[in-house]
Amino acid sequence: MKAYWIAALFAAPLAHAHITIAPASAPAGAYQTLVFKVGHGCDGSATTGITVQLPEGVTAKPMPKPGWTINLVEGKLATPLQQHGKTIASAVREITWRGGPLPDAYYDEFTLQAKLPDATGNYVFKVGQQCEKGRVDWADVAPASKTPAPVLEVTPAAMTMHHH
Ligand SMILES: [Cu+2]
Repeated sequence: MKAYWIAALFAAPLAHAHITIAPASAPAGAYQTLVFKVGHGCDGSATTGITVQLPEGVTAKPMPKPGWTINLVEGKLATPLQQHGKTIASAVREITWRGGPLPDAYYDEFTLQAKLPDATGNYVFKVGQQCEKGRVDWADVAPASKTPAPVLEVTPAAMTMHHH
């Protein structure tokens, strides 16, 4: 019986669903739909904004969302990217949806289409959650944190590549 108690204790933080990314892993170089899932507000307060920071090497376009306006912040890339045979020196680095409010009792999703880098590894998407009262920064890399940043694992590309 003791083992069940321990399992339940460890499972609890996962059930309490923060802001998470889906899927958790995707192939290098892919055009990948990424969904940011908002499980609750800021300590009970309704969500009025979500800001996603794109990690280095990742470019993305947001999917419009009824009831929410989008703001894009462009910036210089530390390392220029090759896309569609062109060199890209700057790109959108930050995407913000403002609207709602999304009550704490409800759940919603914010979607973007990302072009993933060719380099495999873990890519951290820092997310800022603005609420009617207060805000939460999902920006910690340590998984044990109370406010972990969503992380996407970029895995080796499949043999058959989809060319956009
Ligand atoms: Cu949570």
